[in-house]
Amino acid sequence: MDQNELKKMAGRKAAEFVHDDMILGLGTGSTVRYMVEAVAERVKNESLHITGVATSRRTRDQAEKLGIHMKSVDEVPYIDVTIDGADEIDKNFQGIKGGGAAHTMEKIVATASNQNIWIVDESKIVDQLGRFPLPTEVIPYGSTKVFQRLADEGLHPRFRLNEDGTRVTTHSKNYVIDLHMKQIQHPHLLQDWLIRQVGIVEQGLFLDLVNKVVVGTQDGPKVLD
Ligand code: ABF
Repeated sequence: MDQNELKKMAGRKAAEFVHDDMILGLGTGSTVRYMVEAVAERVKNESLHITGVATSRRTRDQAEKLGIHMKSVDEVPYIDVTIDGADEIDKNFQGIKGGGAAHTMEKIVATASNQNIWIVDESKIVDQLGRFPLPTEVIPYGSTKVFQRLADEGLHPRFRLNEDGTRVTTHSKNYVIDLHMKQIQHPHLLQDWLIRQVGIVEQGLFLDLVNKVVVGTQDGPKVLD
């Protein structure tokens, strides 16, 4: 099976964890798209009452089109479960997210959730974080100074660019600077340093947040918890 089939496997398996009257966080990315489709099927076939909370405009649009009732994170008292994708996950369930430039909204929803489930194809499981460039969201004003500070720290920063060479911007119109570090020995120490840098809004290390991981593998879906 190819990567898309493994993503679909994970996404559809995760939809089994959804139950009636749930406030459900919906992540972002191609794996999540399969999960949202499967949840929408269950809502329709089983008349489930689900309130969805999106982590990006594209997820909200997809869910609404498929008939899932949506609210913003500020309109719900809590979120029962959030199901989201990831770019890398290590054996301790620590992860990197933000390949889709939505990591700040994803972390806002994840930290408002009672449980977090990640859905990935098996290629996302790594021994050590860092091969995937670590995204940071940076306020445009002063971003060149943040960039220089990241470079001086030896973090190999690069502004994320669109195909036309313009800088990628997030939902909040901030820039994304990716850190091409190849490996991250001490994620918690790096996180602590990054969040102290003035101008960085949020970064893509998601640490100590995930309860369950659903992996699409050649041997079928595996649920790790
Ligand atoms: C999203 O899931 C992003 O944080 C991350 O980049 C993405 C993984 O992408 P995909 O499921 O398309 O591989 O939450």
